[in-house]
Amino acid sequence: MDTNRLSKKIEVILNKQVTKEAEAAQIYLSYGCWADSEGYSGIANYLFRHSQEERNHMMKVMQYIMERGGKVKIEAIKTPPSNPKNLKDCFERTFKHEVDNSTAINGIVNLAHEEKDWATFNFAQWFVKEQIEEEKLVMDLLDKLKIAGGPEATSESLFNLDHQLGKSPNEVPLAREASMENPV
Ligand code: OFO
Repeated sequence: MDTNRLSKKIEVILNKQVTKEAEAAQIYLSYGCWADSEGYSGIANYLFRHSQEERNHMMKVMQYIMERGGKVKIEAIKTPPSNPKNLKDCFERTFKHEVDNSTAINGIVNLAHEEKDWATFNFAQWFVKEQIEEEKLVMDLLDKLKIAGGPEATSESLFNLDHQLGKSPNEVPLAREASMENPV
C-alpha cells in the first residue's frame, strides 16, 4: 500500500529545500569564519548561531517529508561563495540570500496551493513567518552598520557593534506582536 501523502512535485520541491537549508548553513558558517578572521568575533558568533538555525530548518523539512510518508534525498551541496569584501558586503549578501530563500519558500506555498495540498500549505506557513523574521534580522544588521558610521565607521563603533551582535538574540519581534504599549 502506498502511504506517501506527498505528490511527486511536492516531494521534489521539499527535497530541494532540504538542500537549500543545508547550503544556507554552510554560507553562514563560511561568513562566520571570515568575520572571525577579520577580528569580528561577536559577528562570527552571531553568524555561527544562525548557521545552526539553518540546520534546524533543514531538519524541519526532512521530518515533514518523512512524516508524510515521502522519501528524503540527501544531495550534494554547493561550495559557499567567496569571502565578503567587508562587513557591508557580508550583510548585503546575507540579505540577498534570505530574499532568495523567501522566494523558494513562496514556491512551496504556491505549489501546495495549486495542488490543494493543505497539509504542506499549512506546514510552509511556519517558514513564511520565519522568513519575515530572517529578512528583518538582516535589515537590522544593515541599519546597525549604517548607524555605526557605514564606510566611515570608526574602529570604536565597529568594536561596539561587534560586541553587541555577539550577544544579540536570534529572534526579532514582528509587527504582528506590536501594540501601542509595546511597539516593536
Ligand atoms: Fe535563513 O532561513 Fe532557512 O528557511
